[in-house]
Amino acid sequence: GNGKGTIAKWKDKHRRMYDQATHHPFILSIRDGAVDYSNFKRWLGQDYIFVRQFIPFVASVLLKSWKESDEESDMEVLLGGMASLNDEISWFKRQADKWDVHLHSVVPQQANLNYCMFLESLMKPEVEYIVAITAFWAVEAVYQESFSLCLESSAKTPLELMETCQRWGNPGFGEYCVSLQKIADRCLENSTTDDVLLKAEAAFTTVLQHEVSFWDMSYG
Ligand code: HMH
Repeated sequence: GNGKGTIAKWKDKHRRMYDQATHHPFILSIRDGAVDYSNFKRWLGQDYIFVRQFIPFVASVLLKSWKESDEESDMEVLLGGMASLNDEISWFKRQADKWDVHLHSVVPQQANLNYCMFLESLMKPEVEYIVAITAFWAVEAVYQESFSLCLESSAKTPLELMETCQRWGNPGFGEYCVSLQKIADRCLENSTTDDVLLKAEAAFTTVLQHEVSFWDMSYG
């Protein structure tokens, strides 16, 4: 199609919420070099728990793509996402060592549990591929945009946090998010019922709310 895709329109429509998720004070504190390291460590431990729950969610999106997608390249993009999560788990373990965070004694906080429960609700077989892929794109895009801010030339990100910011802010991850956005846009464009569009839009805004609460958690 021509002009703006649905995702870009929704980003405009929900701009305030999108910016709250992508320009959270915690991220801005990393970018400005003023980050409180106990907040960073709290975030690291909670995010490890989140990512472990995120893996079965991504597997469920892969399964929906196999059943419902008309494009076989979707599965390859999702498989790439699974592969990078494999890498990410090892990365979290190395970071936890570096920062002296004991992953096994981290207790998931309520905001984390709420977010994981929401993702689990999207894993049900009756949830449409479009809805799940829209949510998946949103989860990844928030981290990509957030950590990219910390890599801008004017950023004063501390050297010891550069690896974290590069994990999600690197151009390759940016391209991966664009691929996910294209899949979501294609599905949304081909969608024949308003009902599923409303559900996908609601999944997008719900992810944004959970992301804000997740960042808030770093403040303890
Ligand atoms: C809370 N959102 C949260 N954690 C992550 N690791 C990502 C998004 C990106 O995968």
